[in-house]
Amino acid sequence: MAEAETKSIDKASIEMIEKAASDGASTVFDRAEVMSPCAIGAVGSCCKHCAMGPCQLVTFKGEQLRGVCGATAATVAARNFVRMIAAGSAAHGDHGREVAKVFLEVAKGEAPGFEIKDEQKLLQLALDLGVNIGDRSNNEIAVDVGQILRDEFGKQEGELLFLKRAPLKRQEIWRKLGVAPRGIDREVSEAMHRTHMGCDQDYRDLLLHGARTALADGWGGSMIATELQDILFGTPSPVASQINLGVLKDDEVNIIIHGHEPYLAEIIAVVSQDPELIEYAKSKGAKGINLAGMCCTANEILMRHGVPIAGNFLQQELAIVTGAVEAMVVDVQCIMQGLVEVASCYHTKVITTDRRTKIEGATHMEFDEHKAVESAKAIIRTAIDNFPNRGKNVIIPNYKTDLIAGFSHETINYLLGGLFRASYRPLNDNIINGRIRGVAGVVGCNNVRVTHDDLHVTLVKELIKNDVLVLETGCAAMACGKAGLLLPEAAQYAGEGLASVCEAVGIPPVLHMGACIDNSRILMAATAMVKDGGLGDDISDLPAAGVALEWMSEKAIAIGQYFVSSGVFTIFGTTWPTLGSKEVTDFLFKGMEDLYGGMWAFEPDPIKAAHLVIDHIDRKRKDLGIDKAGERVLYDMTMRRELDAV
Ligand code: XCC
Ligand code: SF4
Repeated sequence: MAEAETKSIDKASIEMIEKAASDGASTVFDRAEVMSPCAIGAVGSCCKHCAMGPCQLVTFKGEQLRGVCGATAATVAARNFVRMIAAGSAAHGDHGREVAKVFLEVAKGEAPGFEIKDEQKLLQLALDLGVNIGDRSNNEIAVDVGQILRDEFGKQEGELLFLKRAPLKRQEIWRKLGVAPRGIDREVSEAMHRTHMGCDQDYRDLLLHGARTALADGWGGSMIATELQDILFGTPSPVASQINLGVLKDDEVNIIIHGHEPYLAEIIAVVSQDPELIEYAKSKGAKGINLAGMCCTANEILMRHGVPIAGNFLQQELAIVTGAVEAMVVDVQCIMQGLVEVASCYHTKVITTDRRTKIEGATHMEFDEHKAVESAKAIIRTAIDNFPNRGKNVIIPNYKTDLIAGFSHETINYLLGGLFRASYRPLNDNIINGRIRGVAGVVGCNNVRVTHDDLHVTLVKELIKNDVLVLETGCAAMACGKAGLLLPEAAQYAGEGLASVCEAVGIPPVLHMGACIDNSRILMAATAMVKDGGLGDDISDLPAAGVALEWMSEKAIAIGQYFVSSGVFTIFGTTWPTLGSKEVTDFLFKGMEDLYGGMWAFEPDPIKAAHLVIDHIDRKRKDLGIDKAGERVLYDMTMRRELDAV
């Protein structure tokens, strides 16, 4: 096997890893070989929270060392874990806050170029939040909705409003444990305080606050971002597109838009086909302007506009290695600083656009939502101006795969229940009758410490083979997209039961639900399943699990913790950041189940991880009494009507 083939299962990536080597461009794959992970940090045993340290809490002569202040390995591992949750929740929260800000500006008519696209969702949300509708205009209603949700970030007392969307039993669990979050920023700030030197030094108590902070992400920051983005840019519905580096074009200006927050991407998607700009591109010798996405921004504009995806996290530098990218336009999160160095070997311009993410050596062109169209046009013109600088050393790998995306929570509702009777009933029925064994949320990043995309794809194939319906977001969804699993034809890999449902409804066995922020859609889908009846009365009763085998970002830990604290069994792979403390690890893997009905697990092997999911699903099916095929409960129309009447 050629060396590059151990690094990725994706042929386009392998080709570009080899090209980078022959071009002398150093990428993440090379840097990972030079930089081995710190063994003490990797297991959460390094504390650098004060200047008496850093303290490395390793085992010495059979005894576990304590920090200079006396901190135990459990305290240090828990503090590190909670700080990861805080950073991840802060990232999602700051995204949500920015969306709320732009949303308010749009509602007030201060951000020309944007408008409210999903009136129905606006009105539904207004009803949920108790905003007066009457004969007020959409914009007037939106101002109230935006203000209420923006205030969730700085709220000091009470509970986050979206907690009320969860099943009642779940809300009671949170209240009983004291983990119902108050304000989003407050929980993040308190997490930083508690983990400061000499504060909370009881790992259980630290991890309770970690849960509260994570819940402020899932049912707060992330959910606010998803809801307001849907209203502003449209709630996704099924859309066909393509994925992989082969979507780049050799005769057009290639612009890759990479990062997380979608406003700039939205405007660029619209403006890039402006006849005047296309003429300008032609004047520079290009045939047109080709826009492609990367990382979660890609998911956002794929879901809403069908803009093709160039690749996931580990492909960002490889896209530049093609030699065909005029501009890599980035905003926030998951943007490797290595981009600038790789770009220096080619003609690509790395353009930062957000005040919170500047990179030395990149061109900064700050996006101003008050002048959205002008900002977007200036960026596109800069890319066009760079087209004549494209060298001869261009190879666009000839790989791209068709896919279908756009499965928002609402869309799944319609697809399953029909436009007039939107409901999760058919999904629940098919779980109860055993055609679908259960549901898995497969999410998260790429991690260069494991073979790129391999764990996601192997896991998901094993799950669907065993009749587990898979809901995906983030870079995991892109890995499966490249492998052809986001197509109805992928039902050929599914077990008989799942395949029959997919064929009847016309859906793929793997549903792409969006960016990582949209893991909140998975919470909503799980809640809808509970509320539809027949599968218990809490999320923890569902035959369902969450998995992120290739995780790398702190956001993934925040997501995992809000899944667990919402009652979901959640498996991570690659590495586990608390192994330095047996107590903390046991508490996360076992103790949390008693508190939340959900718990963590660590399993780097994708087939074993799939079977942990399947075993868990089977256990839940047994608890629900739906495990025996002979005693299947099949709903006829009369029973269905009775259920609906409840
Ligand atoms: Fe980043 Fe969101 Fe992870 Fe991908 S999945 S590497 S966080 S782009 Ni969010
Ligand atoms: Fe060491 Fe304690 Fe300071 Fe951490 S807080 S660096 S364990 S002395």
